[in-house]
Amino acid sequence: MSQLLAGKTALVLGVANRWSIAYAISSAFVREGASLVLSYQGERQRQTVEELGAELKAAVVLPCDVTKQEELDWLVSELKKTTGSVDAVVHSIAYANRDDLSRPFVDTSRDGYLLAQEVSSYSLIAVSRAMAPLMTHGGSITTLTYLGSTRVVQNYNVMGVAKAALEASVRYLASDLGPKNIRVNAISAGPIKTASARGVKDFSKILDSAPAIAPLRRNTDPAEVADSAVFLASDLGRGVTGNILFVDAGFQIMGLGVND
Ligand code: 1JT
Repeated sequence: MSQLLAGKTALVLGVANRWSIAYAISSAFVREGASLVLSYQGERQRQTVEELGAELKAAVVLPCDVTKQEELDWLVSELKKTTGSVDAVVHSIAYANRDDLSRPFVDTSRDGYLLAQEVSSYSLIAVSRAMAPLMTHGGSITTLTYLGSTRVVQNYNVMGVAKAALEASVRYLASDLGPKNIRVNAISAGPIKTASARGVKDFSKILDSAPAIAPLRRNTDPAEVADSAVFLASDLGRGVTGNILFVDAGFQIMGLGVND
């Protein structure tokens, strides 16, 4: 009955729609008693995220394009005025050009590479630097990653390289911010059918083949990613930092995709 995030304020970046992993996390955070702040990218997302925010009884819904430093600075100044200190941040943001996720990796363009790194990896550093001064009682920063960071997953390509940089950033940020009692971790989720994933070539093939390999013999539910995010943001996670927590039905431990 006792709520794991009672009295905590959480900022969730990356809700695009009801199927977003960030939405499942937001919903679990509210269930656990957190005061919720949502941010969205650009005017096009505004109405959707404001509606979802109202449904979730979010305290505030604010625009923030994490590739623009002035928008991050503005977000911080708004938070100072509204919620004050922040205890938990969830970074659930990634982008790559569609054609970089379908052509051979060797053909990755310079611009496409830099774009994926900027949006999907550098943004965690920028968000952490902006938010750390608001995390006055310590806190938790959690990002989302995928196994394509350390293993070759066909078509994940430039996103895999961005996620590798993101995971390394988690470790360096954890080291920097640890003395302020700010923990930094990533959840490596199994494949989930979100709007981003839907557009990727052969994504359904990956989704259909995973259950035969994964120890739990099924795919990953966004709600179980969300519950692990609750754990990391809560005091139960107080000893965990710099970690990559796999929430993938066990998929990543398997050597060969052959069972039985
Ligand atoms: C982006 C996209 C980041 C899809 C993503 C992502 N992180 C995970 N996915 C889902 C996914 C999973 C697998 C895959 C491809 C995509 C698309 C837009 C850019 C950011 O394999 C090919 C397994």
